[in-house]
Amino acid sequence: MKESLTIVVLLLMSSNFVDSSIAPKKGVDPPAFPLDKCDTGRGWLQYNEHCYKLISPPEGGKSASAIESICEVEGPSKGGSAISFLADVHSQAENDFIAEVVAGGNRAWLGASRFGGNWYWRINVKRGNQEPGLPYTNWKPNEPSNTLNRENCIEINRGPPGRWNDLYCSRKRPGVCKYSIAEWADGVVPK
Ligand SMILES: [Ca+2]
Repeated sequence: MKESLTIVVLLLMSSNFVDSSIAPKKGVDPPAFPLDKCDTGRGWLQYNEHCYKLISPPEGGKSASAIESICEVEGPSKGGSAISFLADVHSQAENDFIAEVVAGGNRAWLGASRFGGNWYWRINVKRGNQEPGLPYTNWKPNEPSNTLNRENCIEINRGPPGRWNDLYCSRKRPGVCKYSIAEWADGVVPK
């Protein structure tokens, strides 16, 4: 009896017993909503009131527009229209979540495009908001470089973790999709 108790105590003390995969990631705020609003079985992860998913094609990546087409199909639709697009980013905390948790530190497309010298979040344009500019940015030093005046899309995790780089939209990358839980759930914000 004593012996089996000792074994149990030793097992509990063993570092192998601790599942490090469920430990919170450094620098990432806990989500405000319960983790049951996104389809985790299909790879969607929740952060606050949005769901996120990394699209990582077997060949390593696709152009920004090709990945965005996959986002539209992978996410839910509402009234027959897709509500999932390449991700827009609005805070350092959200950027950390996307960079570390969703993209796992890998370079991946975000949902911005440059038109006429101005940056736009593509989801805003799709919704009829033509206001230029990105209120939050996290550029790598010396970016955006707009090399040859042709770098009209944005990837995350270029150089230091979480940093952004502008590059040719036709380059092959994985990408981060995002949709709003409230929009999906008919405007009812989950409690
Ligand atoms: Ca660049």
